Amino acid sequence: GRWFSNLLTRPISMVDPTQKESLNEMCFLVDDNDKVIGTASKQDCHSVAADGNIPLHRAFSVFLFDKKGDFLMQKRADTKITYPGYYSNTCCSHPLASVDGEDDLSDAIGIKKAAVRRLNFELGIPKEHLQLEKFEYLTRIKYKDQGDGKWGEYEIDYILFFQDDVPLNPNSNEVAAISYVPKDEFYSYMHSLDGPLTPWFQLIIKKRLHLWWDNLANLSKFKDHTQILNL
Ligand code: DMA
Ligand code: MN
Repeated sequence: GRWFSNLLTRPISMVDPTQKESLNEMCFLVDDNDKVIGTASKQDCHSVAADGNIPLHRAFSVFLFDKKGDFLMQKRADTKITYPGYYSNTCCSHPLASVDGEDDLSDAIGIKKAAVRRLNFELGIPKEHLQLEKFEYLTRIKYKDQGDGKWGEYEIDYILFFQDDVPLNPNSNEVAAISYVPKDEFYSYMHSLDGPLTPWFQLIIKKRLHLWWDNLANLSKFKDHTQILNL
């Protein structure tokens, strides 16, 4: 009822302590060309200002598939500060200024390292199953979303694909539920969900997901580090 919907924009004092601590992580601020112009806390990077402004920062989105080509989706935990309870792609987060090597963009290696860190943390995938060379970096996507009006996103988002069978052990502070979805059941599954989809995942579904999913075995032809897609 009324009380629970108020929790969607809880005051910072009521935020889950583990998630609150993560607001101190330092993200990379970037310009429209993805050039680093500074760093800012996760809290500042996701706070929507009175004029609707959000600092543009660098992020990544992982799309993980098992060997037979089913796609791993996650439902975000209710403890998440941004987009709690939303359904999304496998794993999203940010390369951090405080973690050695995550600023290295040669072949997006720093982004892949950040992805390993978060796939391990959020989904409990052992790092030995996440060799950097198994990630396929496709392109960058720029998008903005005001979220709940208090917490939102404005990012240049690196898209990473990964295909292998991996052990999973989700972290309940991050992830409420996971599910492998076969391609031919994707749309009916989307319609059966009991929560909204994250805005970036919606954009990617609308513009690119099927093209990429249809080409899991030869994704390199879609690799493009010259442009930033404006979705
Ligand atoms: C942020 O994801 C990145 C994108 C692409 C939206 P997130 O909110 O899941 O980040 P984190 O897990 O670090 O809180
Ligand atoms: Mn972000």
